[in-house]
Amino acid sequence: MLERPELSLFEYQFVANMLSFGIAAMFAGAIFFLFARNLVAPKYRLSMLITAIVPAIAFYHYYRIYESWNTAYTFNPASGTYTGSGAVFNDAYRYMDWLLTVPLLTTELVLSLGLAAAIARSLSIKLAVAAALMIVLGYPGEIADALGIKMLFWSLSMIPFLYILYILFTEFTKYIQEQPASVQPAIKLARTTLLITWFFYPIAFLFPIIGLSSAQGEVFLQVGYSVADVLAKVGFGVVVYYICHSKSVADGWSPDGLATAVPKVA
Ligand SMILES: *C/C=C(C)/C=C/C=C(C)/C=C/C1=C(C)CCCC1(C)C
Repeated sequence: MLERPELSLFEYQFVANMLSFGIAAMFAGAIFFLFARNLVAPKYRLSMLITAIVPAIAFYHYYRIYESWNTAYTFNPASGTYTGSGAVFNDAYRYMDWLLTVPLLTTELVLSLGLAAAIARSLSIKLAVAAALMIVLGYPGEIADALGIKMLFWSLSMIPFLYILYILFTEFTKYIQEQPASVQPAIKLARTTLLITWFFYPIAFLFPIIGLSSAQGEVFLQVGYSVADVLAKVGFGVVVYYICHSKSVADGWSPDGLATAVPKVA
């Protein structure tokens, strides 16, 4: 995809603004989760740390994507449009980002449940390996131009994707049911958020195939991935923080160091 489609002023700036929004949202998310870590019991702090690291990684990548987008186009005052500058737009930053962040997202969710160590370990490894495999298998399809190759890798990548959903709606359900009633709705909300935001990616992958013109396809893809990334990392992170906080309260922990479960001595 070395040829850049010609973009109208609006199309070009829509993408640039969404990438800029991504930079700001990821940065804000990372800071928020880092500080929010102190507001949950020590048992859930690893989950909160990972929740902060995910947007921190994405912040870096969004900055690089934004720069790459800027250098890949030049403005033509005569036509009022943007055309390719000859510099390559490096979209691989997205896949590098996902390769790191997607396994961390499944891990932060598992750790927020405070399960027994052996169960948490096996569940997080299963989900993280499947998540990494999903991204690795998707990449050759993303960069391929031939429809057959695109569809082949899309299908291969869908296998670990569906496996993750399968685990989240079978084995994971069992662990949700063992949680205090006050925490269960938040965990289900996290699972739904993951389901909805993640489904966007394999669909967006097909945009260029389903006949959108190359300029529209490019704009939809960049804007769509940016919105989905913010929701799947920062939005999802807020729900994970909510789980960690509710779990801490249910465990009788409070941020001022006074365990609410311990009776006061006169
Ligand atoms: C923060 C980034 C996130 C949550 C990225 C998630 C990415 C996916 C769920 C990607 C899935 C794909 C398929 C299931 C098939 C086609 C190729 C992918 C990689 C787009």
